Amino acid sequence: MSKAFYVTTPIYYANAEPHMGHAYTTVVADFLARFHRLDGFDTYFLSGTDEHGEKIFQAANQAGMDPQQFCDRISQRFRDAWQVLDISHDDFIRTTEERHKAVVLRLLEALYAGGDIYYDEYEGLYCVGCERFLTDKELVDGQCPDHLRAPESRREGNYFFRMEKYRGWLRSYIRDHPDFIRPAGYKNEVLALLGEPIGDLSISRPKGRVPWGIELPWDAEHVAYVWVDALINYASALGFPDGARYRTYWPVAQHLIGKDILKPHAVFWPTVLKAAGVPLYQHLNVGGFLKGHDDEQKMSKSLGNVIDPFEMAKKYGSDAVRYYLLKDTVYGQDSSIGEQFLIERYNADLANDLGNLLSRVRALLTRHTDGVLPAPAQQEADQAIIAAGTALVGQVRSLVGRLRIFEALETVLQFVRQLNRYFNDEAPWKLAKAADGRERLGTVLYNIAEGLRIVSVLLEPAMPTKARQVRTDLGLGDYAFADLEAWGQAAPGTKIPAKAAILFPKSAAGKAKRQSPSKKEAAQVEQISLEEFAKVQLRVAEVKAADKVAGADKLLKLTLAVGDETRTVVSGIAPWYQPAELPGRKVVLVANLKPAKLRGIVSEGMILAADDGAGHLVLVGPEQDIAAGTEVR
Ligand code: ME8
Repeated sequence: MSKAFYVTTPIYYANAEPHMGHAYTTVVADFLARFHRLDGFDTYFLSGTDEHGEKIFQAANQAGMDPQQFCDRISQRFRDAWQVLDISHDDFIRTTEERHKAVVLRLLEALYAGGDIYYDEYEGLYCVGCERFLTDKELVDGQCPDHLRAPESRREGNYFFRMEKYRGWLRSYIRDHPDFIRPAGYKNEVLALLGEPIGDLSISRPKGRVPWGIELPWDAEHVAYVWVDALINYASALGFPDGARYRTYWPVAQHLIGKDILKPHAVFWPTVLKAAGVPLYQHLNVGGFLKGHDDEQKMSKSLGNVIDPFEMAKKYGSDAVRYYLLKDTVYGQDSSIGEQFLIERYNADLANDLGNLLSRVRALLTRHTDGVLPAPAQQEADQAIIAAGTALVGQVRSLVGRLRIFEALETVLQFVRQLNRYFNDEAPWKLAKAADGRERLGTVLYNIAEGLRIVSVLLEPAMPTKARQVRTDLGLGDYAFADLEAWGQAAPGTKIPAKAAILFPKSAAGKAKRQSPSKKEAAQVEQISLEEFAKVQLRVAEVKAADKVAGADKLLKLTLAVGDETRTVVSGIAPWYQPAELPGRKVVLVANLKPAKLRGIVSEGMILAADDGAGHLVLVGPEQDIAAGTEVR
């Protein structure tokens, strides 16, 4: 039996148009779905729309529309958006569908029959934006921090689910299953929340006030609370409780959400499942926020952080937008994104590194081997490429398994850069002119084509159309990940098509390109003399230990070996590096910086990192191994 994989997006509220935040989570889910299909998993991918509740009812009223017609329209907008972004969901569920309502009734009945439901009067602070009561602790200056509005005080008769009863059990479950909620920061947040009483959950609304919902099976004067209704979509879409899909996919369910809806997914949903006697989902994957014009974050055009994915898809193609969203964000963390950064990514990774290599190898194949992939005669000089190319799928699989998607893509791109270096070192255009260069020329061109075959399959989850185009342009068809572990699967003798469109035309990105901030800055930056620069002492250092700094999310305390000396440096790299991955790494230290105290720790110097200002930071280190302590000049 094949391995199964089930991934879900949140079902988006049908009260507003799809925007970049929805696009982001959905692109990540699509990446994972396509990745697992190519890796031989029996995969199911669900998206949909959340259509009941007060918020939708109010929005429909404001639009002067019948709620169902209103939902029909917006739900269709989401489906259209997913088509633009090439999303490959297997199902799209709407909470107003009968198949969903039937399962909601069934689960609510199970809770009722189990004695976990009671009726009470309740008074609390309700945020319509979140569609839930907020605790005093969740407020910031009296407002909901996500919707920047003061919640309304509400008092009404509701049915309650005995959620508090399951708090201790949930806490132990999360502790015993450290991968249940990831990244770990969110797991810790939930554990902290569960350290104190969570109260019971109001699961109904009086129909007199909110008529738009699913009537409770035991009291037609109340409708189900929208969160309880919505969460159940993940099971109803599979045909809970006896559908074949439910049996196959539920045990491996992975939800993808944004951090705004952590509590309903990490607390309401597992306790409801437990009370109803249903096994829990496998993983809750929590993404950070993209900063842009749809959330209430400060942003400005001059910072280049405004981006509409649908407009961008029209301008640069859906694959470029998908790639950008996956490559320039760290899953789990907040990121700011912008068109300027997209253009830079497009030009550097896609047009230059990948697109140019493909067109160069095609040009030489057309000119010198009759447009046919030659049979290779591998030599010692080819072994590094072969070893790196065949190891790639394992590395990428491991990174994606840990949701380190941008690193997985960067690993593939590093191999593309290695192929470019191989191409330049072997100089096939010179071999073509040498009297005895034919065989070597054929081998080099074959290896580039074979390398591109592997790259294209690994990039397919991120860029389905362009990745296939890479292979079509080389006369190759489709492959699975299982076909990437051995070198030489592009068949010699394959004819490449005579004509091919440029993979990533630079003009598309060039037209919109304004002067890059770095160039502008460069013109304004003060120049220094060699003597001034010589005052800065840079040295290679080796990280011996790395520890979190209590109370500071961004800081790591590093213990560095610099020759015979040991130094402590406090560095703001915690959002990008886990302490465990640092020991053994060589970095560059500004060794003669005046010591400074950070969070009570004396920091003796500073380490260098490249920061693109778009949420991506990488440490700078020596290109080859060299002793710690060596001076950098
Ligand atoms: O919460 N950055 O629906 P919703 C990243 N119906 N992701 C963002 C984002 C941003 N700026 N803005 C939104 C609901 N998202 C409920 C869900 S599920 C049973 C019910 C994404 O339309 C992110 O995934 O408000 C977030 O969790 C989701 O959209 C919220 O979508």
